[in-house]
Amino acid sequence: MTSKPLINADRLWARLMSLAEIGVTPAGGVNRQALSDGEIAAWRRVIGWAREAGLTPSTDAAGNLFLTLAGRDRAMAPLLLGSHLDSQPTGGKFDGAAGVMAALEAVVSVAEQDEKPARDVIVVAWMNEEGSRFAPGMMGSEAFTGERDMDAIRAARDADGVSVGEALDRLHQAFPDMPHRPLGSSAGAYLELHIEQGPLLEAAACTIGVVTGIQGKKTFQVVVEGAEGHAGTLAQSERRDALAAFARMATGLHAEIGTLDADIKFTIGRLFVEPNAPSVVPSRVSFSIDLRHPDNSVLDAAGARITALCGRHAPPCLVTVTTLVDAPSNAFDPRLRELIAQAAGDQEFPAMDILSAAGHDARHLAKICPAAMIFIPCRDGASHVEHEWTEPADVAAGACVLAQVLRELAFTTRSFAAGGEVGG
Ligand code: HGY
Ligand code: MN
Ligand code: MN
Repeated sequence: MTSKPLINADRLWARLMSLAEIGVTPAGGVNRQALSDGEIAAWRRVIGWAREAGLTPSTDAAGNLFLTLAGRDRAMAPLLLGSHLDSQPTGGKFDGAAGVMAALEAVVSVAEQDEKPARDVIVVAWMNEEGSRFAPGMMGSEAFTGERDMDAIRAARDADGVSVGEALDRLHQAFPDMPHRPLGSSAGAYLELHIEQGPLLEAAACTIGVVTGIQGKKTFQVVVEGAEGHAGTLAQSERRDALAAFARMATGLHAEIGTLDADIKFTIGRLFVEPNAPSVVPSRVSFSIDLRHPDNSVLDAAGARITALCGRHAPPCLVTVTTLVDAPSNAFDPRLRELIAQAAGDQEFPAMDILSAAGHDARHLAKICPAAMIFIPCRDGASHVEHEWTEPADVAAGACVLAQVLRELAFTTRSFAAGGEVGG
């Protein structure tokens, strides 16, 4: 392990707090949604810090941000590390941002010590991880790995009717001189630091989570079609009330799917009602379903019941169920996990293996290269809330573990190909 400081912890925390000012909410959270003015402002600030250390910015058609420290052999598959800069509308200071800033701090610390890695090392901020403004989430990493087509991504629209395509064009116009990388350029390995967004590390008094994998997730969009009518004159027996049908579906879904077992996570988080007028019988309702489980067979069986259940409660309305995301539980690369555990041990941070209950871009990178995640605790396990918090010492510890693994991987000429040796 290098005798030089792995990171500058004070600078990391100061920059994280500076980033949290962009999109700050009255309650002290962050609302910095994908491709918004806030995210553009965050790009400017992060790019400024990266340039100071000699990293070069670039982007791609999907609006991912890449900050590259050039290596000796530019032809070698690069090491990628990062997370996302977009947030939920009532998000916190650390979800995503902690991972991008810890990655930047680890790479800047290498650059400042005039060490030239064997291969390019690239800090990444993935576009639209959260899926709050534009559904589904993780558009940037899925475009990068070839799992989601750019035409489909550009066609998605937010609640105001703005398309991802229009927002991407606006982002790229804000950085007219920034080079574009081909979509899906190579990746040798990927690392992501993230707050746990759950209570397990804090309860076990562990500083570092060695993430074994991410639980499976399916998301759906459900549209219920009825007919408008006058609330005062249309007889109940004549009505095709889309909101009443939704209420039957929601009750049935929570009763049948939400109670399947102790590990199922079932959420209806978004509901649109049209025409959404107090004296008009609702003619159209669309709502989201977010379904998660660590066991793929349970998840698949639960997901398969949703269409039939909605159909049962639909009449006299019509219902359409569309699958947006179908992501099975995965396992991260055991060699990278071993490097993370070793780094935590070397630096004497209490660590434990942990399955991620929250989704992350690393799920997609793991399909194209060895990938792994480092978790740090968050207070009361709370996230996707404005009072999300983690301690400066935990951010620094996670960044130090990331920095040590980065150095193991960035300076080796070994391939990271599956099965081979990495690091050292
Ligand atoms: O929803 C998730 O799991 C992630 O935090 N966006
Ligand atoms: Mn996140
Ligand atoms: Mn999130």
